[in-house]
Amino acid sequence: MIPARPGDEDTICAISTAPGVGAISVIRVSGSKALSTVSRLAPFLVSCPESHRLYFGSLKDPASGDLVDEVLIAYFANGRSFTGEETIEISCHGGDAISSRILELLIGQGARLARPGEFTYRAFLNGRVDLVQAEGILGLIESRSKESSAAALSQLKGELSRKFSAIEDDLVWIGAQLEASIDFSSDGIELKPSKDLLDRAQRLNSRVGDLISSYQKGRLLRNGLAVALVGSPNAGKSSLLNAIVEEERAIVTDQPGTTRDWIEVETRFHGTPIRWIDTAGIRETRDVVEKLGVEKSLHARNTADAVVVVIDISDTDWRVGFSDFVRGAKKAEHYFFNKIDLDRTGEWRATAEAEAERLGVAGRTVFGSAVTGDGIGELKTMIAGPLREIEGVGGAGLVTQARHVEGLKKIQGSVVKALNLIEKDASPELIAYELQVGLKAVHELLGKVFHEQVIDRIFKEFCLGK
Ligand SMILES: Nc1nc2c(ncn2[C@@H]2O[C@H](COP(=O)(O)OP(=O)(O)O)[C@@H](O)[C@H]2O)c(=O)[nH]1
Ligand SMILES: [Mg+2]
Repeated sequence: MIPARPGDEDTICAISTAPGVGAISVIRVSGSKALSTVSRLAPFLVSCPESHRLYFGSLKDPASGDLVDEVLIAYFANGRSFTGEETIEISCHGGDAISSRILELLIGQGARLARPGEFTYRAFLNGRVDLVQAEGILGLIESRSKESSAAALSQLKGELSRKFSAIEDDLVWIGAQLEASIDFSSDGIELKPSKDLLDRAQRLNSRVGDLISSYQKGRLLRNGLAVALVGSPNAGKSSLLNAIVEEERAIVTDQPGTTRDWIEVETRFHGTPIRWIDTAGIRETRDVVEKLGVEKSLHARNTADAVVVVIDISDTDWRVGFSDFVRGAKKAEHYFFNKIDLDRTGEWRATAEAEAERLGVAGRTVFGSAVTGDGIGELKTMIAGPLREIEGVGGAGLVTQARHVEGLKKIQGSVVKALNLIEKDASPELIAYELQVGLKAVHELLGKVFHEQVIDRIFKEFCLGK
């Protein structure tokens, strides 16, 4: 049972539709006094409304009797609503003025303005959803592609929770077996963990491992792809950014060191965002501002999901920069040989192709020009490769949240340690103790233990009225 916190008993209200002008707005009221509060504004409501029914009538200011709006009221009985509490949804005419007025009147009648995510928090408190499903709701609201909404919807429907619960079942089962052998050994009989137990622990370990690896795709689905454009000054990084997003976003000049801060522009691949990051050219410099820019470039190179190294093929020294970048790469980076329009004979390209081949990066190299647009499509296709892969996967059942991976890693650590202990014939007590750590982690994941900071962090991300 989850402990209630101050304010959890209040009847809460909020505007649940997006602010601004629209055809209708929806105001939600939830709590034990939802009906009695709303009834004072909507005297046309019958005293015992039917659950899941709509009622139409005039909403009035209870103090002055002034007409506020004509509204539709949906009634959801206690135990039959999203929050699990008595809930009323008032659909009024759109626009901020009317909905804000109704909200004020509700507050005047004793309802409290809901905190962000508080309706979903209540659904969680009342056991309508677990923490993972609640996060799925947030994911669904935020999702921007078919795949990420599929991932969020399956999470909301409990697919991921079931996987986490299965982990819990295994941990509990293994723990119980160990307990039994502890009891036996106290009777003077030594029992080794059975083969069944070992098998189950190993299967559990690989399942947890699979879930952790699904985050690689899940994270892309949820957050999209960050791509850093790096290279020497004047290679054409800013020009390339502009060509990719088909807009003049970054300043381009023939002065090396023009870009000092980083600029981020978003494109979409079937709805999934790709964030292109233009950076300062990497070189030794005494200029304080440029130096900071270079540090940011190096940071972007290290943290982005993908990196495009831009090389000026017309620069007689390109070879040095190219091999430096290839040698310094910490992951598989991409290479864009820019200014190919200046290669009159095709000789430069042939040399660069041979060099890319020699360095083993030919498959990740594109030739083109930010000025003529050559090669831009090819580069975009290459970068979107990982996103095309997740398209086929469909998204359902993937781990998409950092919190889940953190929890799963804790579980993995505990299972791996337990397996090692089993191998070393350690005492069942020790093994059971180790597995408790994993069990605690899975309880935290599902919200079975009330971790105030975790809960606060999750629900704060929600918008008002959800
Ligand atoms: N001919 C040619 N010039 C280019 C190309 N791309 C960029 N430039 C020029 O190279 C210079 C530096 O470009 P810029 O995008 O500011 O480079 P950055 O310092 O890497 O951001 C500018 O004068 C651009 O017009 C290209 O594909 N072909
Ligand atoms: Mg630039």
